[in-house]
Amino acid sequence: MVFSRIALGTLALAAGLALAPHARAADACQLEISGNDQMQFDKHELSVPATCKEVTLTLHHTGKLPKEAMGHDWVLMSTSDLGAVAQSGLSAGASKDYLEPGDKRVIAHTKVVGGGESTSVTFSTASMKPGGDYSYECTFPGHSALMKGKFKFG
Ligand code: CU1
Repeated sequence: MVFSRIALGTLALAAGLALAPHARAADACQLEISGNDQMQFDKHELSVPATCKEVTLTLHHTGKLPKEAMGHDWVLMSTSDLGAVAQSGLSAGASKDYLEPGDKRVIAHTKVVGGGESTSVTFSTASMKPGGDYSYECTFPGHSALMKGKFKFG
């Protein structure tokens, strides 16, 4: 009786260990971030393991202001491109979601959303180097000084 209880416990533990890495791997490639009416992201760092071939990021705008006044997007790039991408986005304007169309420096981006809206982007990490220096920012005019953070890959 004692033996079989231990055996069952061991089996359950083994099953749990076998399933856990899969569950963790799937969750680890899903990211969420929020922007508010105070021009802030709720996270200043995001990270995914280099085992993620695809990453899905969901951006929530938790404020109330419309996107014309307080729009937010999430744009991923090499840290060294932060200023230049925002500058090009400013020139591109609202109709292009403050991103230069086809900007090769942009690894991934969401559209611009306003208060109460959410949006997601799923992107491949094939062009990214594990341990590389990546950052994200909001390219809405004037926001990138505050709304940015580090993106750790690997
Ligand atoms: Cu923003």
